[in-house]
Order: sequence, then structure tokens, then C-alpha cells
Amino acid sequence: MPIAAVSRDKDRFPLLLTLAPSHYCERARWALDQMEIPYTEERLAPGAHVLRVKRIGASMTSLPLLLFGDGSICQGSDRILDWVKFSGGDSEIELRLEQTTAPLIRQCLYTGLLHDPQSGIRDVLLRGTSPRQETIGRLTWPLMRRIMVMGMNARQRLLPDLIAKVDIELDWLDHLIVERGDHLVGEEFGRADLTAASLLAPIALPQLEPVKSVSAGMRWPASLAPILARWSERQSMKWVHRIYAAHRPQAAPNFGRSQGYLHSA
Ligand SMILES: N[C@@H](CCC(=O)N[C@@H](CS)C(=O)NCC(=O)O)C(=O)O
Repeated sequence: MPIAAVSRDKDRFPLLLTLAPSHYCERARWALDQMEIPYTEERLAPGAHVLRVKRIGASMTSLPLLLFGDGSICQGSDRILDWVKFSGGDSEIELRLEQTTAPLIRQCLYTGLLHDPQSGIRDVLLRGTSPRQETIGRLTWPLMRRIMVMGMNARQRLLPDLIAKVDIELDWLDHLIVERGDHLVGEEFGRADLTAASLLAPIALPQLEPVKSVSAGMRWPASLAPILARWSERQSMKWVHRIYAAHRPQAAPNFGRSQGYLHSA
């Protein structure tokens, strides 16, 4: 289990509160890594995150959330990208990715994963959280699983329709990539590329850190495995792999310097 390896200077760094497998959280993590901004990641269990976020005084419960030493917060992956001032954005593309593509991908995957007791999703969600959250998370999993199914409308009978809707999003992206080339805006890696690659990572599954260890142990249910195999042939999925390989700073070298996981109570 990771890891309470937080440097002595941790109090100087902002805390990035995450739900580890969330693609919005990966978007924020990547932006901070990209701009070499030191931070400490605090991974929270679903459910426990609500109490933690409310204690901080945030108006919404969604993660990622960046908490600064003076108590101020920056909530939402889009705002975190604004804050780090990463250029190369395209608001139209990013809005569709954020508000349509990413929620559909999440709903589709959880619809498969939450209904398969062998999928490993409980352990993926709880890994890296505090021992207390992990214990409570295991004990309350049957209830939390139901809350997640209801919250995301992850009903099994919706799966074929969700897959079809994700296919439409991937058609759009395949087309965009063919049209624009390897970078969605301009000639260099930028915010739109980072947004697309991170938000598609849960279905592209690049075997690179930190995505690799975050999703380790996931066993794809029979309802999803052939679909993921089919999607892996798409331009957009191959593009995500290329972008991760070329541009995703690997988290590991930063850990000794400035980052780590923090276990919260
Ligand atoms: N637009 C937000 C969406 C964030 C979001 O939906 N986060 C999900 C995890 S994928 C979450 O925190 N869900 C739990 C909740 O809202 O309480 C962003 O870009 O940060």
C-alpha cells in the first residue's frame, strides 16, 4: 500500500485532494507535474471525501481540489489548469471533453465495474487512502457501491447505450486528431492535449505512471473487455498512448524532491 513518504517540507506545498482513479484528478496531477509545481497528493476514499471537503469549507464535493497553506482552495481540474497557467487550450474542445466525453466514459466504465464483484474496483478506489478510510471503505462498500450506482446512474441495462455514446465521442476525437495532427492546438503540446489525453486515459489505459499504478489490479468485466479492445484500435486511443509516452512527466522522480502521498485521518 502506498505510502506516507511525505517530505519534511510538505507543509509548504499545496495539497492535491484526489479520488485516485478519477480522470479529472489525473488531469490536475498532470498539470502540476507538467509545470513542476510541488504538491502533496492526499488520496481520499469515496464517501470520506465528502466530510474532508466540507471541513475545508468548499461549496462542492467534487475532486480534484487544491488546498493551499493559507487555507484557500482551487477546486476543479479546469480551475487548476487555469491556476498553473498552462497554455495551448481550446475552450470548445475542452468543454466538450469535460462536460460530455469524460462523464460518459466514467458512467460507462463504472456501469461495467460496479456490477462485477471480481472487477477490483473497490481496491482501486481505496488504495492509498488512510488506513482508517480503507477499513471503513471496505466495511461500508456494499452501501457505497449502491450510492455510486445511483449517483452515476450506472444501471447495467444502460451499458449498450453508453458504449454507443462513447463511440460517438471517439468518432469526434478520431476525426479531430486526423484533422489537426498530433497537437490539438498549434505545434506544441498544450492544455487541450493534456485535457484530452488525461480524460481518455481510463479507456486508453497507457501503461505509464501514474495511471499504471492507479489502475493496477483492475480486472475488466466481460461486458467491457471486448469494447476496450475494439477502442484500442482507434486513432484517438493510439494518440493518447503517444501523448503519454512523449509528454507525461513520470511522477516517480518528483517524489523524493517534493511530492508524496499523505494519509489523512
Ligand atoms: N468538472 C469537474 C468534475 C470533477 C468530478 O466530477 N469529480 C468526480 C470524480 S471523477 C468527483 O469528485 N465525484 C464525487 C463528488 O462529486 O462528490 C472537474 O473538472 O474537476
